[in-house]
Amino acid sequence: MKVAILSAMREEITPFLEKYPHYSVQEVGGNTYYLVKAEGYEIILAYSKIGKVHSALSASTMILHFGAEKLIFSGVAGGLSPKLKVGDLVIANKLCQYDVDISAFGHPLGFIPESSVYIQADQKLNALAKTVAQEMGIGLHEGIIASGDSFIASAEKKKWLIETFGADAVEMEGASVANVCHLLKIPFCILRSISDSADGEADVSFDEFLESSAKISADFVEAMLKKGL
Ligand code: 4EH
Repeated sequence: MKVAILSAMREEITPFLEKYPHYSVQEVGGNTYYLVKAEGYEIILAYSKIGKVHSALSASTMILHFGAEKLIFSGVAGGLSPKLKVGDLVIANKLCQYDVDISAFGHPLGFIPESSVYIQADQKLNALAKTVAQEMGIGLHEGIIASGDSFIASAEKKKWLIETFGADAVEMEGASVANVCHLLKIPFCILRSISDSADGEADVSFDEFLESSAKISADFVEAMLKKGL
């Protein structure tokens, strides 16, 4: 089976390239795709660059060009729920684009006609993640992930995301990847480890914990692959 592992930043995919160093590379559309046989899969690895447009292009390329049959996003996120601390793992049960606003026409925030505010993640992959977490004896939160093209670093914006979308974590790529996978009928799981709390100290926390949280997420994906997708 062909499995795509996608991240946004180089720091988020590096742990996988260190785990699986016998890859070949192929460039498509300004990104590098790393192809490797490991854990009984043909794995396609890439970092998309930051934001919803880049991540949508990479997810599409992994599926339509490289033939990925399942997709796992691995990376870091800002924690919104008070339950989420730096290093904690979160999977999305559903995702939304918090920066979509056509409310001038009476639509709810995040809604696009012929689409929906929230996109559901794959229940089987999420169930696998929960089983793996249980077996490893580690915590795994499941909740709503809100995505938009901004780094959130203020208490006011954080409060707005919680109140408007019921969001538990915020990042900049998950919802676009979810949309692509949903429309192309590819099961996906969006996994993130918390790097900051999306508040006034988010920038400092992010710089401090990007690498360690990215590694926590990558190690968890490795355990999921070993268990069997
Ligand atoms: O890919 C972007 C990165 C931040 S921007 C989204 N990622 C990290 C997740 C994330 C996040 N997103 C929104 C972690 N914390 C977040 C937050 N708000 N508080 C970036 C950061 N450093 C250098 C370049 N770009």
